[in-house]
Amino acid sequence: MRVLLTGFEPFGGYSVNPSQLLVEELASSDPGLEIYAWVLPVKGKRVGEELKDALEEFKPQLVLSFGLAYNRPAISLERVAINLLDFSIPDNEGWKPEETPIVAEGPLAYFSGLPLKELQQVLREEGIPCEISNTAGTYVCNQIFYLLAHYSRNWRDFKGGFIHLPCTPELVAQLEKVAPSFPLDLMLKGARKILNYMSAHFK
Ligand code: PCA
Repeated sequence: MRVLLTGFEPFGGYSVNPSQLLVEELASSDPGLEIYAWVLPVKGKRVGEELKDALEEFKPQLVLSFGLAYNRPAISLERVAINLLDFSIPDNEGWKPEETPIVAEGPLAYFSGLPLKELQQVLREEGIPCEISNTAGTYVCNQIFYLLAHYSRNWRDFKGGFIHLPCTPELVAQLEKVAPSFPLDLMLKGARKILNYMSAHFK
């Protein structure tokens, strides 16, 4: 199975982005599947084109996109992407759109293409805290999640979904304001379980 994993570069004053660390580590350590990692910019005006480039280059059958969500206590399987840009902080090139659609005339929302309940069960059985989240926010992660769903319905045939990750302990240790944290090794274990499940059940 050809798998594209996307993470994001650091943003918003965080020195690292666990999603970048995770996809780079998975791509370098997982034989058996054809895995490609792509680190996306936290730049709303560019991220859609970069995602398209990655989809064209790798022609994946599965896309798992990851991003950081400060204050989440568990791996969050996102259920729904909404057609809205309403950034609470500027992106990495200073853009801060408000109440703007991602795709003009696009549907209001898309559901994830991943089997969320099954994946949640798999992670819980491994002792990995995991929740299904009903909002991916209105920033760049929601944007990529929406575009992923939009492209998979209108342009290329692949399954895709978005997963938010908590901060790592090392990242929280650098912050002024503490937040829940989650070791990178446990995120990696969870992501590998998700990949195993998806490849075993791939149709
Ligand atoms: N998290 C941000 C954008 C990039 C990232 O890793 C978000 O949740 O929208």
